[in-house]
Amino acid sequence: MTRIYIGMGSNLAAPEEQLRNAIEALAQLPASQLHAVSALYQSDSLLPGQPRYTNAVAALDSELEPLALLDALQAIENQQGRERNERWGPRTLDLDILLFGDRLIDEARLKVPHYHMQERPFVLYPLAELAPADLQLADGRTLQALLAACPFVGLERLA
Ligand code: A4P
Ligand code: MG
Repeated sequence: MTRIYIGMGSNLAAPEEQLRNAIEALAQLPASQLHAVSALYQSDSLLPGQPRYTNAVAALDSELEPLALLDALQAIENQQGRERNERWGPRTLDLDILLFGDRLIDEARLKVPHYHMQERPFVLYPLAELAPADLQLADGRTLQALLAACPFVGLERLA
């Protein structure tokens, strides 16, 4: 089993419900066990003119290979009505593989660690709820260092 962290985001069609449905779907993945889910967080979209986002992070233990997991996550996105019109467009559900054990992945369809995680408070703070305090990314960076460089700004933690 590999410990995998998955970033979840939604800003359409009742985002909190989208995330709850996604969590249920993650719990049903084959050869996998859902370990924990962070609190939900709200923040403004990185792109102006879009509804606010709700985000969370899930910790999953899985025997799936990275691309098989990506396929499964995209199937969940599609089941929940994800439409890919414009890059970075508003979405019912976005599931990103943040970390996959200690693996560095650089394939056309999959880059891990996820490319923008270091500058996104809505990824790092929920991740920090679940990860060990001394978590080190496959590229050597520590979560503590990323957090120190990414202030908790514009983020609202929901009870
Ligand atoms: N892909 C490569 N690496 C990965 C990975 N580690 N995990 C590829 C998942 N997918 C990965 O993704 C495009 C392609 O990335 C996939 O086909 C996969 O092969 P996508 O989800 O179809 O497209 P996207 O989400 O529009 O692009 P991207 O770059 O994932 O967008 P982001 O970075 O997710 O940004 N503001 C707030 N507050 N909260 C948000 O969650 N999200 C975005 C979207 C903008 N602003 C936001 C938020
Ligand atoms: Mg994405």
